[in-house]
Amino acid sequence: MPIITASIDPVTRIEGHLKIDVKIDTVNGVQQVVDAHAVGTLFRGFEKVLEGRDPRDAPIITSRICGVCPTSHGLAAALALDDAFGVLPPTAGLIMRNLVHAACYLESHILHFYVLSLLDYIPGLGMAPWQPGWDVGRRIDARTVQLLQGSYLAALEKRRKAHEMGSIFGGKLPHTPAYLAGGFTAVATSGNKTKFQTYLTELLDFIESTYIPDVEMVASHFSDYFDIGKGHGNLLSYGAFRENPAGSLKLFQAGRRDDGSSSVLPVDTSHIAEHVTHSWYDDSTNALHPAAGDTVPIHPKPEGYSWLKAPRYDGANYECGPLARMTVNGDYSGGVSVMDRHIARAREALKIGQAMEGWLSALPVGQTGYNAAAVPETATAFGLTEAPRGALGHWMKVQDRKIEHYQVITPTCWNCSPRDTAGNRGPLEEALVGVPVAKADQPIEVLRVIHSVDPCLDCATHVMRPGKGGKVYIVDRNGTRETEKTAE
Ligand code: NFE
Repeated sequence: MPIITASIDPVTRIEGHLKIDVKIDTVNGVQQVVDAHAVGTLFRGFEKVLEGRDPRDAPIITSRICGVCPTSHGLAAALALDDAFGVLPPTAGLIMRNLVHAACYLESHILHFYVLSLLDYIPGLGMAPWQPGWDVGRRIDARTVQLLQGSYLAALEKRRKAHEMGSIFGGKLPHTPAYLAGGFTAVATSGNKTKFQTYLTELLDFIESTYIPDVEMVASHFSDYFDIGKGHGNLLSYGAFRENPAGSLKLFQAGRRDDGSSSVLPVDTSHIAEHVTHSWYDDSTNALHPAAGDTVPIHPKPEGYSWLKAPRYDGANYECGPLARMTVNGDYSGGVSVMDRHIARAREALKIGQAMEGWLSALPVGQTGYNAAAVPETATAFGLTEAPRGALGHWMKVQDRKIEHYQVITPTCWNCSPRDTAGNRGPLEEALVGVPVAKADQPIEVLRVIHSVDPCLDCATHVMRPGKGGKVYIVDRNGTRETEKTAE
Protein backbone atom coordinates (compact mmCIF):
# COMPACT_ATOMS: atom_id res chain seq x y z
CA MET A 1 0.00 0.00 0.00
CA PRO A 2 1.33 3.50 -0.76
CA ILE A 3 2.24 5.76 2.14
CA ILE A 4 -0.77 7.92 3.07
CA THR A 5 -0.21 11.59 3.87
CA ALA A 6 -2.86 13.01 6.20
CA SER A 7 -3.15 16.67 7.16
CA ILE A 8 -5.12 17.77 10.20
CA ASP A 9 -5.58 21.45 9.52
CA PRO A 10 -6.58 23.10 11.72
CA VAL A 11 -6.30 20.79 14.72
CA THR A 12 -9.48 21.52 16.67
CA ARG A 13 -9.99 21.52 20.45
CA ILE A 14 -6.72 23.32 21.10
CA GLU A 15 -5.93 27.00 21.57
CA GLY A 16 -4.69 28.70 18.42
CA HIS A 17 -3.87 27.32 15.00
CA LEU A 18 -1.84 24.17 14.53
CA LYS A 19 -1.53 21.95 11.49
CA ILE A 20 -0.24 18.40 11.80
CA ASP A 21 0.96 16.47 8.76
CA VAL A 22 1.49 12.75 9.28
CA LYS A 23 2.71 10.02 6.98
CA ILE A 24 0.94 6.70 7.57
CA ASP A 25 2.32 3.35 6.45
CA THR A 26 1.98 -0.30 7.42
CA VAL A 27 4.93 -1.58 9.43
CA ASN A 28 5.01 -5.20 10.65
CA GLY A 29 1.36 -5.52 9.73
CA VAL A 30 0.27 -2.46 11.75
CA GLN A 31 -0.91 0.74 10.08
CA GLN A 32 0.87 3.54 11.90
CA VAL A 33 2.41 7.01 11.73
CA VAL A 34 5.92 6.89 10.29
CA ASP A 35 6.68 10.61 10.17
CA ALA A 36 5.14 13.86 11.40
CA HIS A 37 5.49 17.61 10.94
CA ALA A 38 4.00 20.11 13.39
CA VAL A 39 3.23 23.42 11.69
CA GLY A 40 2.54 26.63 13.60
CA THR A 41 0.56 28.49 10.97
CA LEU A 42 0.60 32.03 12.35
CA PHE A 43 3.34 34.52 13.17
CA ARG A 44 3.52 36.06 16.65
CA GLY A 45 5.26 39.42 16.73
CA PHE A 46 4.82 40.42 20.37
CA GLU A 47 8.56 40.76 20.81
CA LYS A 48 8.56 43.47 18.15
CA VAL A 49 5.52 45.19 19.67
CA LEU A 50 7.43 45.59 22.94
CA GLU A 51 10.54 47.24 21.52
CA GLY A 52 10.81 50.90 22.46
CA ARG A 53 8.13 50.73 25.17
CA ASP A 54 8.26 51.46 28.87
CA PRO A 55 9.36 48.20 30.58
CA ARG A 56 6.40 48.51 32.95
CA ASP A 57 4.11 47.82 29.97
CA ALA A 58 5.53 44.31 29.56
CA PRO A 59 3.16 42.42 31.93
CA ILE A 60 0.11 44.17 30.46
CA ILE A 61 1.10 43.62 26.83
CA THR A 62 2.53 40.10 27.10
CA SER A 63 -0.52 38.84 28.97
CA ARG A 64 -2.39 39.50 25.69
CA ILE A 65 -0.28 36.79 24.05
CA CYS A 66 -2.89 34.32 25.18
CA GLY A 67 -6.33 34.09 26.79
CA VAL A 68 -5.72 30.80 28.58
CA CYS A 69 -2.36 31.51 30.27
CA PRO A 70 -2.33 35.33 30.53
CA THR A 71 -1.36 35.29 34.21
CA SER A 72 1.69 33.18 33.36
CA HIS A 73 2.88 35.80 30.88
CA GLY A 74 2.03 38.61 33.30
CA LEU A 75 4.01 36.83 36.00
CA ALA A 76 7.00 35.98 33.77
CA ALA A 77 7.19 39.63 32.69
CA ALA A 78 6.86 40.82 36.31
CA LEU A 79 9.67 38.46 37.36
CA ALA A 80 11.84 39.88 34.57
CA LEU A 81 11.02 43.37 35.87
CA ASP A 82 11.86 42.35 39.46
CA ASP A 83 15.23 41.22 38.12
CA ALA A 84 15.72 44.37 36.02
CA PHE A 85 14.59 46.79 38.77
CA GLY A 86 16.39 44.95 41.58
CA VAL A 87 13.24 44.53 43.69
CA LEU A 88 11.34 41.65 45.30
CA PRO A 89 7.67 41.52 46.32
CA PRO A 90 6.51 41.66 49.95
CA THR A 91 4.78 38.57 51.34
CA ALA A 92 1.28 39.77 50.38
CA GLY A 93 2.32 40.34 46.77
CA LEU A 94 4.16 37.05 46.54
CA ILE A 95 1.11 35.16 47.78
CA MET A 96 -1.39 36.96 45.57
CA ARG A 97 0.85 36.36 42.55
CA ASN A 98 0.67 32.65 43.39
CA LEU A 99 -3.05 32.55 44.10
CA VAL A 100 -4.09 34.21 40.84
CA HIS A 101 -1.58 32.21 38.81
CA ALA A 102 -2.79 29.00 40.46
CA ALA A 103 -6.44 29.90 39.80
CA CYS A 104 -5.53 30.00 36.11
CA TYR A 105 -3.96 26.54 36.36
CA LEU A 106 -7.17 25.10 37.79
CA GLU A 107 -9.20 26.78 35.06
CA SER A 108 -6.83 25.58 32.36
CA HIS A 109 -6.49 21.96 33.54
CA ILE A 110 -10.26 21.47 33.96
CA LEU A 111 -10.85 23.06 30.56
CA HIS A 112 -8.17 20.90 28.98
CA PHE A 113 -9.43 17.53 30.13
CA TYR A 114 -13.15 18.02 29.64
CA VAL A 115 -13.51 20.46 26.77
CA LEU A 116 -10.37 19.78 24.76
CA SER A 117 -9.54 16.10 25.35
CA LEU A 118 -12.46 14.01 26.62
CA LEU A 119 -14.19 13.91 23.24
CA ASP A 120 -11.24 11.91 21.87
CA TYR A 121 -12.51 9.04 24.06
CA ILE A 122 -16.30 9.38 24.19
CA PRO A 123 -18.86 10.73 21.73
CA GLY A 124 -20.07 14.25 22.43
CA LEU A 125 -23.68 15.10 23.13
CA GLY A 126 -26.02 14.11 20.31
CA MET A 127 -26.35 17.58 18.79
CA ALA A 128 -24.28 20.30 17.12
CA PRO A 129 -21.50 21.32 17.72
CA TRP A 130 -20.60 17.88 19.11
CA GLN A 131 -22.06 15.99 16.13
CA PRO A 132 -21.06 15.02 13.53
CA GLY A 133 -17.64 13.98 14.86
CA TRP A 134 -14.96 11.39 14.25
CA ASP A 135 -15.58 7.80 15.30
CA VAL A 136 -13.95 7.50 18.74
CA GLY A 137 -14.82 3.81 19.20
CA ARG A 138 -17.09 2.35 21.85
CA ARG A 139 -14.73 1.19 24.57
CA ILE A 140 -16.68 2.89 27.35
CA ASP A 141 -20.21 1.68 28.13
CA ALA A 142 -23.19 3.95 27.47
CA ARG A 143 -23.98 4.63 31.13
CA THR A 144 -20.41 5.70 31.92
CA VAL A 145 -20.36 7.86 28.79
CA GLN A 146 -23.47 9.59 30.09
CA LEU A 147 -21.79 10.24 33.45
CA LEU A 148 -18.72 11.66 31.72
CA GLN A 149 -20.91 13.89 29.55
CA GLY A 150 -22.50 15.15 32.78
CA SER A 151 -19.03 15.94 34.16
CA TYR A 152 -18.26 17.77 30.90
CA LEU A 153 -21.23 20.09 31.46
CA ALA A 154 -20.31 20.59 35.13
CA ALA A 155 -16.73 21.40 34.10
CA LEU A 156 -17.94 24.37 32.02
CA GLU A 157 -19.26 25.95 35.21
CA LYS A 158 -16.25 24.99 37.34
CA ARG A 159 -13.73 26.50 34.96
CA ARG A 160 -15.74 29.74 34.92
CA LYS A 161 -15.69 29.72 38.71
CA ALA A 162 -11.90 29.29 38.69
CA HIS A 163 -11.70 32.51 36.69
CA GLU A 164 -14.10 34.26 39.05
CA MET A 165 -11.91 33.12 41.94
CA GLY A 166 -8.75 34.52 40.32
CA SER A 167 -10.47 37.83 39.61
CA ILE A 168 -11.07 38.41 43.35
CA PHE A 169 -7.45 39.50 43.70
CA GLY A 170 -6.60 39.87 40.00
CA GLY A 171 -9.28 42.49 39.38
CA LYS A 172 -10.37 40.74 36.22
CA LEU A 173 -9.53 37.70 34.18
CA PRO A 174 -8.36 36.53 31.76
CA HIS A 175 -6.10 39.60 31.36
CA THR A 176 -5.44 40.77 34.89
CA PRO A 177 -3.58 44.07 35.18
CA ALA A 178 -2.36 43.16 38.70
CA TYR A 179 1.18 41.79 38.05
CA LEU A 180 3.80 44.52 38.24
CA ALA A 181 7.45 45.08 39.13
CA GLY A 182 7.95 44.39 42.82
CA GLY A 183 4.66 42.62 43.40
CA PHE A 184 0.93 42.80 42.87
CA THR A 185 -1.61 45.64 42.91
CA ALA A 186 -4.31 44.23 45.25
CA VAL A 187 -4.70 44.51 49.03
CA ALA A 188 -6.39 41.53 50.68
CA THR A 189 -9.36 41.93 52.99
CA SER A 190 -10.79 39.25 55.24
CA GLY A 191 -13.97 39.41 53.13
CA ASN A 192 -12.25 38.62 49.84
CA LYS A 193 -10.13 35.92 51.50
CA THR A 194 -13.34 34.21 52.65
CA LYS A 195 -14.88 34.57 49.20
CA PHE A 196 -11.76 33.06 47.60
CA GLN A 197 -11.85 30.13 50.04
CA THR A 198 -15.51 29.42 49.15
CA TYR A 199 -14.61 29.08 45.47
CA LEU A 200 -11.51 27.05 46.27
CA THR A 201 -13.43 24.57 48.43
CA GLU A 202 -15.90 23.96 45.61
CA LEU A 203 -13.14 23.52 43.03
CA LEU A 204 -11.09 21.19 45.23
CA ASP A 205 -14.18 19.08 45.74
CA PHE A 206 -14.73 18.88 41.97
CA ILE A 207 -11.08 17.96 41.36
CA GLU A 208 -11.11 15.22 43.99
CA SER A 209 -14.57 13.79 43.46
CA THR A 210 -14.93 14.18 39.70
CA TYR A 211 -11.86 15.26 37.69
CA ILE A 212 -9.34 12.74 39.03
CA PRO A 213 -11.81 9.79 39.04
CA ASP A 214 -12.92 10.68 35.50
CA VAL A 215 -9.33 10.75 34.22
CA GLU A 216 -8.64 7.42 35.94
CA MET A 217 -11.83 5.97 34.44
CA VAL A 218 -10.80 6.98 30.91
CA ALA A 219 -7.25 5.71 31.53
CA SER A 220 -8.56 2.32 32.66
CA HIS A 221 -10.38 1.88 29.33
CA PHE A 222 -7.47 3.21 27.27
CA SER A 223 -4.55 1.64 29.11
CA ASP A 224 -2.77 1.05 25.78
CA TYR A 225 -2.19 4.83 25.81
CA PHE A 226 0.33 4.38 28.62
CA ASP A 227 2.52 2.99 25.82
CA ILE A 228 1.62 5.51 23.13
CA GLY A 229 2.98 9.00 22.48
CA LYS A 230 6.23 8.96 24.41
CA GLY A 231 8.48 10.95 22.08
CA HIS A 232 12.05 11.69 23.13
CA GLY A 233 11.21 11.11 26.80
CA ASN A 234 13.20 14.11 28.13
CA LEU A 235 11.40 16.35 30.63
CA LEU A 236 12.11 19.97 31.63
CA SER A 237 10.71 22.28 34.29
CA TYR A 238 11.82 25.80 35.29
CA GLY A 239 10.05 25.42 38.64
CA ALA A 240 7.10 27.51 39.80
CA PHE A 241 5.11 29.03 42.68
CA ARG A 242 7.72 30.78 44.80
CA GLU A 243 7.26 30.28 48.50
CA ASN A 244 9.77 32.95 49.47
CA PRO A 245 10.42 36.22 47.62
CA ALA A 246 13.80 35.26 46.17
CA GLY A 247 12.41 31.95 44.90
CA SER A 248 14.84 29.59 46.60
CA LEU A 249 11.74 27.74 47.88
CA LYS A 250 9.13 26.73 45.34
CA LEU A 251 6.16 24.38 45.19
CA PHE A 252 7.69 22.88 42.03
CA GLN A 253 11.46 22.64 41.77
CA ALA A 254 13.33 23.31 38.54
CA GLY A 255 15.06 20.41 36.85
CA ARG A 256 15.51 18.12 33.87
CA ARG A 257 15.08 14.41 33.64
CA ASP A 258 16.59 12.67 30.65
CA ASP A 259 14.97 9.62 29.07
CA GLY A 260 15.83 6.43 30.91
CA SER A 261 17.42 8.21 33.87
CA SER A 262 15.94 8.71 37.31
CA SER A 263 18.26 11.53 38.28
CA VAL A 264 17.14 15.14 38.14
CA LEU A 265 19.63 17.44 36.46
CA PRO A 266 19.89 21.20 37.03
CA VAL A 267 18.53 23.79 34.59
CA ASP A 268 20.98 26.46 33.48
CA THR A 269 19.23 28.68 30.97
CA SER A 270 22.52 29.67 29.34
CA HIS A 271 22.31 26.24 27.65
CA ILE A 272 19.11 27.14 25.81
CA ALA A 273 19.23 28.10 22.13
CA GLU A 274 16.46 28.53 19.58
CA HIS A 275 16.96 26.89 16.20
CA VAL A 276 15.28 28.40 13.14
CA THR A 277 16.57 26.24 10.27
CA HIS A 278 13.07 24.86 9.72
CA SER A 279 11.22 27.93 10.98
CA TRP A 280 10.22 30.94 8.93
CA TYR A 281 12.89 33.18 10.43
CA ASP A 282 16.17 34.52 9.12
CA ASP A 283 18.96 31.94 9.37
CA SER A 284 21.28 34.67 10.70
CA THR A 285 19.31 34.30 13.97
CA ASN A 286 19.83 30.53 14.21
CA ALA A 287 20.78 28.75 17.44
CA LEU A 288 20.92 31.92 19.54
CA HIS A 289 20.28 32.21 23.25
CA PRO A 290 16.98 34.08 23.81
CA ALA A 291 18.81 37.04 25.34
CA ALA A 292 20.52 37.48 21.97
CA GLY A 293 17.83 36.04 19.73
CA ASP A 294 15.74 38.07 17.30
CA THR A 295 12.43 37.76 15.52
CA VAL A 296 13.09 38.32 11.82
CA PRO A 297 10.39 36.65 9.74
CA ILE A 298 11.32 35.17 6.35
CA HIS A 299 8.43 33.57 4.47
CA PRO A 300 8.58 31.53 2.33
CA LYS A 301 11.90 29.83 3.08
CA PRO A 302 13.04 26.57 1.39
CA GLU A 303 13.50 24.48 4.55
CA GLY A 304 10.95 26.33 6.67
CA TYR A 305 7.61 24.85 7.61
CA SER A 306 6.53 26.48 10.89
CA TRP A 307 6.28 29.87 12.60
CA LEU A 308 7.48 28.21 15.81
CA LYS A 309 11.17 28.30 16.57
CA ALA A 310 12.78 25.15 17.96
CA PRO A 311 14.14 25.68 21.49
CA ARG A 312 16.74 23.14 22.54
CA TYR A 313 18.77 22.58 25.74
CA ASP A 314 22.35 21.64 24.90
CA GLY A 315 20.95 20.74 21.50
CA ALA A 316 18.50 18.24 23.00
CA ASN A 317 14.71 18.13 22.84
CA TYR A 318 12.71 18.53 26.04
CA GLU A 319 9.00 18.16 26.72
CA CYS A 320 7.52 20.44 29.34
CA GLY A 321 4.17 20.62 31.12
CA PRO A 322 2.44 19.06 34.13
CA LEU A 323 4.04 15.63 33.61
CA ALA A 324 7.51 17.22 33.52
CA ARG A 325 6.80 19.35 36.61
CA MET A 326 5.33 16.49 38.62
CA THR A 327 8.07 14.04 37.60
CA VAL A 328 10.96 16.44 38.22
CA ASN A 329 9.45 17.36 41.59
CA GLY A 330 9.15 13.70 42.64
CA ASP A 331 5.33 13.84 42.73
CA TYR A 332 4.80 11.45 39.81
CA SER A 333 6.67 8.29 38.99
CA GLY A 334 4.99 6.87 35.89
CA GLY A 335 6.30 6.97 32.35
CA VAL A 336 5.99 9.44 29.51
CA SER A 337 2.85 8.82 27.47
CA VAL A 338 -0.59 10.14 26.56
CA MET A 339 -2.23 8.82 29.75
CA ASP A 340 0.68 9.76 32.02
CA ARG A 341 0.22 13.34 30.82
CA HIS A 342 -3.50 13.35 31.66
CA ILE A 343 -3.07 11.73 35.07
CA ALA A 344 -0.16 13.97 36.07
CA ARG A 345 -2.16 17.04 35.03
CA ALA A 346 -5.18 16.02 37.15
CA ARG A 347 -3.05 15.19 40.20
CA GLU A 348 -1.18 18.45 39.77
CA ALA A 349 -4.51 20.32 39.95
CA LEU A 350 -5.11 18.74 43.36
CA LYS A 351 -1.59 19.50 44.61
CA ILE A 352 -1.88 23.13 43.53
CA GLY A 353 -5.39 23.53 44.96
CA GLN A 354 -4.22 22.18 48.31
CA ALA A 355 -1.19 24.51 48.29
CA MET A 356 -3.54 27.43 47.58
CA GLU A 357 -5.34 26.78 50.86
CA GLY A 358 -2.05 27.22 52.73
CA TRP A 359 -1.10 30.37 50.81
CA LEU A 360 -4.56 31.86 51.36
CA SER A 361 -4.48 31.35 55.11
CA ALA A 362 -0.98 32.92 55.23
CA LEU A 363 -2.06 35.96 53.16
CA PRO A 364 -1.83 39.06 55.37
CA VAL A 365 -4.86 41.35 55.39
CA GLY A 366 -4.52 45.07 54.68
CA GLN A 367 -0.88 44.96 53.62
CA THR A 368 0.58 46.37 50.43
CA GLY A 369 1.30 43.85 47.69
CA TYR A 370 4.27 45.61 46.15
CA ASN A 371 7.55 47.34 46.78
CA ALA A 372 8.04 50.40 44.60
CA ALA A 373 11.15 50.62 42.42
CA ALA A 374 12.34 52.98 39.70
CA VAL A 375 12.85 52.01 36.06
CA PRO A 376 16.59 51.49 35.58
CA GLU A 377 18.55 53.30 32.88
CA THR A 378 19.85 49.95 31.57
CA ALA A 379 19.29 46.32 32.51
CA THR A 380 19.56 42.78 31.21
CA ALA A 381 17.06 40.51 32.90
CA PHE A 382 14.86 37.47 32.61
CA GLY A 383 11.83 35.92 34.27
CA LEU A 384 11.24 32.17 34.41
CA THR A 385 8.10 30.45 35.56
CA GLU A 386 5.82 27.60 34.60
CA ALA A 387 2.61 28.18 32.68
CA PRO A 388 -0.05 25.43 32.85
CA ARG A 389 1.48 23.97 29.67
CA GLY A 390 5.08 24.15 30.88
CA ALA A 391 8.31 26.13 30.97
CA LEU A 392 7.86 29.83 30.20
CA GLY A 393 10.68 32.36 29.91
CA HIS A 394 10.77 36.10 29.15
CA TRP A 395 14.14 37.71 28.36
CA MET A 396 14.47 41.50 28.33
CA LYS A 397 17.04 44.25 27.73
CA VAL A 398 16.40 47.80 28.89
CA GLN A 399 18.26 50.72 27.36
CA ASP A 400 17.54 54.41 28.11
CA ARG A 401 14.66 53.23 30.32
CA LYS A 402 12.96 51.59 27.31
CA ILE A 403 12.70 47.98 26.19
CA GLU A 404 15.41 47.46 23.62
CA HIS A 405 15.00 43.72 23.22
CA TYR A 406 12.44 41.11 24.29
CA GLN A 407 12.16 37.39 23.62
CA VAL A 408 9.57 34.92 24.88
CA ILE A 409 9.91 31.14 24.78
CA THR A 410 6.56 29.51 25.49
CA PRO A 411 5.84 25.92 26.53
CA THR A 412 4.22 25.18 23.20
CA CYS A 413 7.41 26.27 21.42
CA TRP A 414 9.20 23.51 23.35
CA ASN A 415 6.49 20.89 22.81
CA CYS A 416 5.34 21.61 19.25
CA SER A 417 8.61 22.82 17.79
CA PRO A 418 9.66 21.82 14.30
CA ARG A 419 12.89 19.98 13.52
CA ASP A 420 16.10 21.58 14.75
CA THR A 421 19.25 22.33 12.76
CA ALA A 422 20.44 18.74 13.27
CA GLY A 423 17.17 17.51 11.75
CA ASN A 424 15.77 16.05 14.99
CA ARG A 425 12.01 16.16 15.30
CA GLY A 426 10.36 18.30 17.98
CA PRO A 427 8.81 16.52 21.02
CA LEU A 428 5.26 16.25 19.65
CA GLU A 429 6.49 15.27 16.19
CA GLU A 430 8.54 12.46 17.76
CA ALA A 431 5.63 11.42 20.01
CA LEU A 432 3.48 10.87 16.93
CA VAL A 433 5.86 8.44 15.24
CA GLY A 434 4.74 4.85 15.76
CA VAL A 435 1.17 5.74 16.77
CA PRO A 436 -1.15 3.01 15.40
CA VAL A 437 -3.93 4.37 13.17
CA ALA A 438 -7.03 2.29 12.47
CA LYS A 439 -8.67 4.64 9.94
CA ALA A 440 -6.37 6.94 7.99
CA ASP A 441 -9.26 9.26 7.09
CA GLN A 442 -10.21 9.72 10.78
CA PRO A 443 -6.91 9.40 12.68
CA ILE A 444 -8.39 9.87 16.16
CA GLU A 445 -5.30 8.19 17.67
CA VAL A 446 -3.16 11.06 16.32
CA LEU A 447 -5.52 13.58 17.88
CA ARG A 448 -5.24 11.83 21.27
CA VAL A 449 -1.47 12.29 21.23
CA ILE A 450 -1.66 15.92 20.09
CA HIS A 451 -4.21 16.84 22.77
CA SER A 452 -2.22 15.14 25.53
CA VAL A 453 0.45 17.86 25.32
CA ASP A 454 -2.26 20.57 25.41
CA PRO A 455 -0.88 22.73 22.59
CA CYS A 456 -1.51 26.45 22.66
CA LEU A 457 -0.52 28.01 19.38
CA ASP A 458 -1.84 31.36 20.55
CA CYS A 459 1.13 31.45 22.86
CA ALA A 460 3.42 30.36 20.11
CA THR A 461 2.18 32.36 17.15
CA HIS A 462 0.02 35.38 16.27
CA VAL A 463 -0.80 37.51 13.25
CA MET A 464 -3.68 39.54 11.94
CA ARG A 465 -4.08 40.21 8.25
CA PRO A 466 -6.88 42.54 7.21
CA GLY A 467 -9.18 41.26 4.45
CA LYS A 468 -9.07 42.91 1.03
CA GLY A 469 -10.54 46.41 1.21
CA GLY A 470 -10.12 46.61 5.00
CA LYS A 471 -9.00 49.96 6.42
CA VAL A 472 -5.53 49.91 8.00
CA TYR A 473 -4.55 52.67 10.40
CA ILE A 474 -0.93 53.06 11.33
CA VAL A 475 -0.66 54.49 14.82
CA ASP A 476 2.51 55.88 16.37
CA ARG A 477 3.69 55.05 19.88
CA ASN A 478 1.80 57.99 21.35
CA GLY A 479 -1.47 56.68 19.95
CA THR A 480 -1.64 59.32 17.19
CA ARG A 481 -2.99 58.07 13.89
CA GLU A 482 -0.31 58.68 11.27
CA THR A 483 -1.64 57.16 8.08
CA GLU A 484 -4.59 55.30 6.68
CA LYS A 485 -4.58 52.90 3.77
CA THR A 486 -6.74 50.23 2.21
CA ALA A 487 -5.61 46.60 2.42
CA GLU A 488 -5.05 44.81 -0.90
NI1 NFE B 1 -1.58 30.04 25.30
FE1 NFE B 1 0.68 29.19 27.34
C1 NFE B 1 0.48 28.06 28.71
C2 NFE B 1 2.26 29.88 27.77
S1 NFE B 1 1.54 27.62 26.10
S2 NFE B 1 -1.38 28.70 26.85
O1 NFE B 1 0.20 27.33 29.52
O2 NFE B 1 3.21 30.43 28.00
O3 NFE B 1 2.63 27.98 24.94
